[in-house]
Amino acid sequence: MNEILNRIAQCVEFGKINKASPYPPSMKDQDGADELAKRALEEGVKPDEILENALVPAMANVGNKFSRKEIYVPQMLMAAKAMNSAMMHLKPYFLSGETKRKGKFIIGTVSGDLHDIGKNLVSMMIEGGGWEVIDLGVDVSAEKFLKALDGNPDAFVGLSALLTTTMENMKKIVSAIKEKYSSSKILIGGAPVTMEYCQKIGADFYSPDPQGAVNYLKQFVS
Ligand code: B12
Repeated sequence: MNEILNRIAQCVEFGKINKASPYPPSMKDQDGADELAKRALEEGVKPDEILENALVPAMANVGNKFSRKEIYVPQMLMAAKAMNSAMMHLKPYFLSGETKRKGKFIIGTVSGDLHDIGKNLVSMMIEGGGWEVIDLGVDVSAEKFLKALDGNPDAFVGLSALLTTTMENMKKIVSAIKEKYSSSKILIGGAPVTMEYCQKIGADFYSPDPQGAVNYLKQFVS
């Protein structure tokens, strides 16, 4: 069992999606995360074992390498795609409630802002960290975040902003959420955002990269 989990982890870490994918060249013609995850389930490996012992550690390695600037956005995107191709096989088990996830995480790019590359990376890394992610997309208003929280009051919230002009909307959204759900934890990020701004607007956590968010969330899991 360990062997197949190690192989899935390798595929995710190095962005090998499936057998047909030519990337990375060193793994050409080998099975990818897609085929291996399917086979592992057929062989009776539990979905949460695949998540916890292959996807989560692989994505943590990816996140740490990205934080250390040993890899860049394209490699991270390939890793996230490989993770998604494995997740596709696991999702039916999570959705049926047969296998539990760590909690829920609502994420969106704030109103007026259409940048979503960073937000998508954060979303995928958190999903890879074992959380259920509700991705509201881009240009998300306070009302939309509140509506998502109404249905998932225990969820953590992530806000992304890439424009100095939309950072102002981030502030409004944090205030609206805190007013209605004072105990909810809000994580913020995006190129112009800083720890100082996080403190100023009353958000709970800032990270310049996705792995920081994944690590922050760990403390809330028993
Ligand atoms: C790609 C891009 C675009 C694309 C967006 C495509 C897309 N689907 O996202 C397009 C062409 C659409 C675009 C449009 C515009 N853009 Co633009 N764009 C960029 C660019 C080149 C890269 C952004 C990016 O994706 N970076 C890569 C990702 C991975 O990094 P990231 O988003 O910062 O995310 C990382 C972290 O910040 C963090 N993170 C992000 N979100 C979150 C959330 C949480 C919770 C956490 C914990 C962490 C976290 O994790 C990520 C991974 O490390 C930047 C320049 C730059 N170098 O940043 C300009 C830039 C952001 N854009 C800019 C501008 C001005 C615009 C436009 C207004 C241009 C125009 N006149 O139309 C429009 C605005 C449209 C709108 N309303 O949003 C300016 C902003 C200036 C400013 N200070 O406000 C920049 C800085 C370019 C510049 N130097 O002038 N843009």
